Amino acid sequence: MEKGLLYPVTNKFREDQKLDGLWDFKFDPAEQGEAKGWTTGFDDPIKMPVPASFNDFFTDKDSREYTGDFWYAKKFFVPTYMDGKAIQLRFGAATHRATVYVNGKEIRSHEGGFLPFTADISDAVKLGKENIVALKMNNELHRDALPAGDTATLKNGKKMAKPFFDFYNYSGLNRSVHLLAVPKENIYDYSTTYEVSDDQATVHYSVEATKDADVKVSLADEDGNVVATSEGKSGDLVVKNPTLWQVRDAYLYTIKFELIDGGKAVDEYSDEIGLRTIEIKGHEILVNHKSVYLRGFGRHEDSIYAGRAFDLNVERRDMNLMDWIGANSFRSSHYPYDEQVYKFADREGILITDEVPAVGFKMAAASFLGGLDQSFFDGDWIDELYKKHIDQVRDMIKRDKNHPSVLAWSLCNEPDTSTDSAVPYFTKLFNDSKDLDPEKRPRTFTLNEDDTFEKSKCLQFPDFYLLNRYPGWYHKWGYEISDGEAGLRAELDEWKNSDIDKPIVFSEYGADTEPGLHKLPSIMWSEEYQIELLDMFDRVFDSYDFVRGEQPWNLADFQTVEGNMRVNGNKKGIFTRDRQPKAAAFFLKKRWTSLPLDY
Ligand code: GCB
Repeated sequence: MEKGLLYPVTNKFREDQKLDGLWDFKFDPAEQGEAKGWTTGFDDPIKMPVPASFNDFFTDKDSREYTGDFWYAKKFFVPTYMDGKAIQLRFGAATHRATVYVNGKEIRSHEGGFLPFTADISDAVKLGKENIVALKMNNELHRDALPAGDTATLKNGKKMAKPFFDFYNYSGLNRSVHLLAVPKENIYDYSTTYEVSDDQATVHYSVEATKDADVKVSLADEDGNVVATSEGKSGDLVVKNPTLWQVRDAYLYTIKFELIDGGKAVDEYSDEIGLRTIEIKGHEILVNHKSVYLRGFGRHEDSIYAGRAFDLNVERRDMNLMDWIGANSFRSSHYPYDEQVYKFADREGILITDEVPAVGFKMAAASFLGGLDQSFFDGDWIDELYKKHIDQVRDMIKRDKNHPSVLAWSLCNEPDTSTDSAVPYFTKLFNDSKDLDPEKRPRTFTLNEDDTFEKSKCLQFPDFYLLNRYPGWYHKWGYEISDGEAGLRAELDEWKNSDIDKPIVFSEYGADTEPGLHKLPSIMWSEEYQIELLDMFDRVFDSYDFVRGEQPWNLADFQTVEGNMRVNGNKKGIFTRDRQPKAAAFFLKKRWTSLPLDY
């Protein structure tokens, strides 16, 4: 678990320099990097952009599919004015594990390719001189790691990733690297919770600092006017006649903390927050005490050339597409996204179901990969996996808890909840995570097609349900779709007749669609069929008042493993991989822009 995961800022006490650009890169299939002295750099490097996944730059398959150890290195200058500060390197994401060396000295290791970590390098750097950072990384998949999969060794000795999920195992330094200088005595975390009414909002805050010093707090509106102040490590900020953060009508205040030692400010941290509450009452999802019907998408961080790298340009386009189509939400399937995505969503008034990279927890999943006939939660890898799982839940919540856009936490995608062995695992997971979020946002996981109302043994855990359902595509497809609709209705009738009164959001449904393929009457893969399938689901959603959201799979086509069920990727996108609309986009736009918010 990381101590603090505050987003880097530059202010009068702190300095944030990005080390993005070209890094040195080398594969290390023989695992001899350390022995060969690569901790201080290496000869004959490949020049590799950061942030980026290395895979799609290569033109040969062995490099693109490379699985195993690989190295990154970069020289960087540490200015003398950083003297006296804690000097850190912050990695936004290193897929999936990394060991950091600075000037040959081992600093720390980290596992988990979708969350940031910070290395304190104060004792390893030379001030006023050039230094070198080297990272030994590894992108293998294992059953006791997140996301789950296997690593096979082919007869030719090469390793190959065998994910228990379909998205491509894009690897590398996928997010920015920052060189930071922060005061030795510093603020390293803060939290807020809210109470709102029409004429008043109260922000309850608490601050974590390295020293038991005084704290001054202020809150300013978007014009920079200070609207409330307070003192102390925890307290309240009361705002009269507040402008609330509303879905698709965001308003952000700036909260500023100053750490005061001996009457003098020694550190400062500011951030944008939104005044709003989130609650689940019966089968309603409430924001500021008002019901919200979710419409939006499951997504991926995925684009051409740089794979899973965070790309501000792609994100800008995706946000515009979501605005154009009338979306108000998305799920960060199947891992926490770059922090800038959450900042965008805060600004745009979009709600996020934030998902930890717990995916592939089902052996029969993705049968096109050759599903294994075994219960996932009976495996001997479970104890080790759990430690990593809860660790990443902790870091995700720590990192993202202050974003007004975060609506809920998804603790897993499609685990195998149909066996008894899943019950102790989720009992522990839900218990151990219950106090992590000061706002106590709803927690959930997605339920796979097989985990029906009848079969799942874990329906007691989620605060609301996320259903991934594929009638019309993986079963009851084509002309049989009417049976698919009947099956879906039969399942929802079971929920309706039960004593469970919680919201259900459809977090996945869809049809692979080749853009430009038209057919009358429709046929699977055609643009017409995708619309017919969405229309069928909409009819069903409109018949059940406890269905409180629809998030078709996926915003855009994305890259997957190769297989006989995928034609160059997953084509269930409503938009193409280069973010142009399929016909279904116009269909959804019509529906979503006319549905009232509280539909
Ligand atoms: C699912 C998974 C998602 C896949 C999708 C599909 O249930 O959660 O990661 O991409 O199905 O299209 O098969």
